[in-house]
Amino acid sequence: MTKSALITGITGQDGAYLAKLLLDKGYKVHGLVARRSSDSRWRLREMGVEGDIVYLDGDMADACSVQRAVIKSAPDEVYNLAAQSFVAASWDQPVTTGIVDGLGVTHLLEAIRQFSPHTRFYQASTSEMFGLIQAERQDENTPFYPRSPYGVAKLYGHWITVNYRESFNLHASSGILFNHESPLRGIEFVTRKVTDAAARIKQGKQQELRLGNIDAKRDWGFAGDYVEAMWLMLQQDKADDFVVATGVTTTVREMCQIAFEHVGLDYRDFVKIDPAFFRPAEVDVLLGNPAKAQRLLGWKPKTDLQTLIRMMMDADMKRVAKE
Ligand code: NAP
Ligand code: G4F
Repeated sequence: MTKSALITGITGQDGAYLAKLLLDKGYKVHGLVARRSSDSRWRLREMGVEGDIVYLDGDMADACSVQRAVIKSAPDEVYNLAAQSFVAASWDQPVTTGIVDGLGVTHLLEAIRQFSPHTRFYQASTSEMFGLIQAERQDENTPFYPRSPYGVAKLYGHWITVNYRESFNLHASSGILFNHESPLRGIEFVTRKVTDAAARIKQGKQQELRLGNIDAKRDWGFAGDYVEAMWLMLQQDKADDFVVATGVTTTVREMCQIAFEHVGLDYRDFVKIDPAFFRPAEVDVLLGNPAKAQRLLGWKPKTDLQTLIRMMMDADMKRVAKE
C-alpha cells in the first residue's frame, strides 16, 4: 500500500531533501505551503520534484488550516519542518517565532490527536535548545539552556511533542538536529553566506565579506544525510528523541578557510568583522553525540565538512557564473 506523508516546511532546505527521499521510497507526498507573494518552490524544482507533490495551503499559525491539511492528506507520517528558522531574526520577531515554532507544533499534534491518532509524527527540534551548553558533548540527556527566542520556542515544541507522546500515546518523535547545510541552504545562514561570497569574490562580483562572531563553533553536517535520520525515526516501533550530529565541531573561521581555499583565495584578505552581525546572546559552541542514533537507528553521517563545503562552493561558483 502506498504510504501518505505530510511535510510542513516542504519549501525549505530539509523539506526539499525529505520530499525527494520519500518520493523515491514510493510515498505520496503532501506539502503544507504558506501563501507567499513570490515563488517559494525553487528548491523543489532544483530537486526535480516540484510536479510530484500535492500542495495544501496553510500556515502553522492558523490551527484550522493545519487541521484541514491533516484531514485531507490522511497521513501515515507527518514531518513538522515548518519554522521561522533563522536564529538572528528571532530577536526581531519573537512573537511570530513563538507562535509558528512553538504553538504551531500544538496545532499539528492536536489535529493528529483528534483526527488521525495512528499517524506517526516527527518534530524538527534543534541543538539551539542546548544553547549555553551544560556538557562538553550534548546528547539526549543533556539539560537545555536556550539562548534565543528561537531556541525558547523550539524548546516548547520539543516538550509538547514529548508531552503528547506520554499523554496520548502518540507515535511522536523529536529529532534534535545539529546544524546541517547544503547548496539549498538559505543565503542568510553563515555557510551559504560564505560560499556565495567566496564565489562572488573569485568572479570579481564582490569585494569583501562582512561577518559577526567567527570564533563560534558548530557541528555541521549535510542535510541530505540528516533527512534519512528523520525517516528512520518514524520507522521505529517506539517513538523517542534522538540527537543527530557528526560529533565534530569547527569554528566559522575554519569553515571560511575551507571555502576560500577551495577557489584559491585566502579568507583573511576578504573577511571583515562587523558588529552588526553579532547576536544579543551567542551560542559559542555546539558539539553533538549521535551515539544513540547510531545504536538504535543505524544512522551515521556520510559527508564530512570539507566535502560539504566544497559541494556548496562548486554549486555557488556555477550559479554566480550564470548571473
Ligand atoms: P528553512 O529552510 O528555513 O525552511 C523553513 C520552512 O518553513 C520553509 O518551507 C518555510 O516556508 C516554512 N514556514 C515558515 N513559516 C511558516 C508558517 N508560518 N507556516 C507554514 N510554513 C512556514 O529551514 P530548514 O533548514 O529546512 O530546517 C527545517 C526545520 O528544521 C526547521 O524547523 C528548523 O528550525 C529545524 N532545524 C534546522 C536545522 C538546520 O541546521 N537546518 C537544525 C535543527 C533544526 P517559506 O519557504 O514559504 O518561507
Ligand atoms: O548559520 P547560522 O545563522 O546558524 P545557527 O544560528 O547555528 O542556526 C542554525 O542551526 C540551528 C541548529 O543548531 C538551527 F536550529 C537553526 O534553525 C539554524 O538552521 O550561524 C552559525 C554561527 C552563529 O554562531 C553565528 O553567530 O555563525 C555565526 N556567525 C558569524 N557571522 C554568523 C555570521 N551567522 C550568520 N548567519 N551570519 C553572519 O554573518
